Amino acid sequence: MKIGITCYPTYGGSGVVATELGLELAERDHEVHFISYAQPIRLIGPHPNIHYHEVEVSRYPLFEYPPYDLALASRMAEVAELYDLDLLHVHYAIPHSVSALLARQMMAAKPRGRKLPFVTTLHGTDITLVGLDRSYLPITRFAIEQSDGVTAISQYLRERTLREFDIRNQIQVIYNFVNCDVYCRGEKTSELKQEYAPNGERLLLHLSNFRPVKRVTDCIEVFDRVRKRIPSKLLMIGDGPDRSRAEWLAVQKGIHNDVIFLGKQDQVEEKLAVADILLLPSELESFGLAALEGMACEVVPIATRVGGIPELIEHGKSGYLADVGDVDTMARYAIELLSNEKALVEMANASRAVAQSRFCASRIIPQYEEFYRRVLERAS
Ligand code: GMT
Repeated sequence: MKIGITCYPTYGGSGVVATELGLELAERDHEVHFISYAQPIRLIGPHPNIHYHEVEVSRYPLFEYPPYDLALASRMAEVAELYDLDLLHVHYAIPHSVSALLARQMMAAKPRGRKLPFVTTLHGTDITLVGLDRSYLPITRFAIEQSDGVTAISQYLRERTLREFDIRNQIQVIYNFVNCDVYCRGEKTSELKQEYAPNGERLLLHLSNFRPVKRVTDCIEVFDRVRKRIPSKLLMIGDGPDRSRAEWLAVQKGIHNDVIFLGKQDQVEEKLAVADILLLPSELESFGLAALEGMACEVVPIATRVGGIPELIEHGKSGYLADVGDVDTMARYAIELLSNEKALVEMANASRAVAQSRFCASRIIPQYEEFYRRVLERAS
C-alpha cells in the first residue's frame, strides 16, 4: 500500500507512535509518505520506502495565525496525486483530520475524481483536553464522523470518545506498540548504568514531554522519599513547560545532585534499559506509551490508576498503580520493590512478558494493515 502519514513531528507520544508505525510499515514493504511541518524526531536515517514531504506555511503579515491546516490539506492532496497514495492516516484529530477531509474532497473534485480515504487515530489529549474545548468540539466531532476509519489507542479512549462526543462511528481499539527487539536490555546497558550510578545506586526514571498533565513534580516528591531509604538516582528524560518547576523542587529539597535532567534524547531505549523503576504519575493518560517502552526494557512501572493505564499495567503483577497525587504510596511501592531483589526481578520479567505477549509491533502492525484493507475495500 501507499500510505500518507501525518502527525505532530516533534512533540508527544502520538508523533512517536505515528513514526514508529511508518517505520514498521516500510519494513513490511509498504510505501510511506510522512507529510508534516518538520521531520518526525524518530525518523532518522534513510529508508527506501520512506519519504518525507515538508509543509511550508507562509508567514504573510496579514496572517496573524498562519493557516497550517490549509497548507497541510493542500500538501496532502498534492502528495496523494503525485505519488498515487491509497490512503491517508492522520494521528491526533486536531487539526489533522480536518485537513485530511479537505484533501479527500479536493481529490474527489478533480476532473478524473478519485477516492482518497483517510483514517484518524485518536491518541488522548485530542479528545480529553483539546477536543472538549467548546471552540474545537464541533469541528473535531465532524472530522471524526467524516473519517473513513477511526482507531483509538485504548478501550478507555474509545468509550470516552463515544460518550462525550456522542458520535456514531465504529471506533476500533488498536493499542500502542513497541518493537521488542529494539526496546530491551542490551550490550550497552551495564556500561551506561555504571555511568549514571557509579556506586551501584538504584535508578528511577521518568520520560515525558513535561506538560502539566504529567505531574513531573510528583516524580521529585516520590524520589525524595525513596532516596531517604535507598541509595538511588532519578533520571528525567524529555523537556517541556514544567521542567524548571521540577528542577527547582529538586534544588529546594537539596537532592538536585541525584536528579539528572537529560533533556530530549535519541536512542531512548538505551537510557530506559538502565532503570529499575519508571515513574508515570500522570493526571490522565489514555494509554501510557512511556510505561510500555520501559516495560519492554524490564523496567517496572509505578503509575497512576487513570485512563487506559490499567489496560497495560496489572497492579501487583506487572507494576504498581496508585491514585493521582498519592506520592507516599508510590514511594512505598518503590521502596518495597527496591529492597527485595527477587521481587524486583520477577516483576521486571513480568513487565517484559506483557510487552512481548500483547503489545509487540509484530502483533499490532498487522492490525493496522488489516484495518487499512477494510477501509480501502469499503471505499472502492
Ligand atoms: O501526552 C503525551 O505524551 C502526548 C500525547 C499525544 O497525543 O501526543 O500522548 C498521548 O498519546 C500517546 C500515544 O498514543 C499515549 O500513549 C499517551 O497516553 C497519550 N497521552 C495522554 O493521554 C495524556
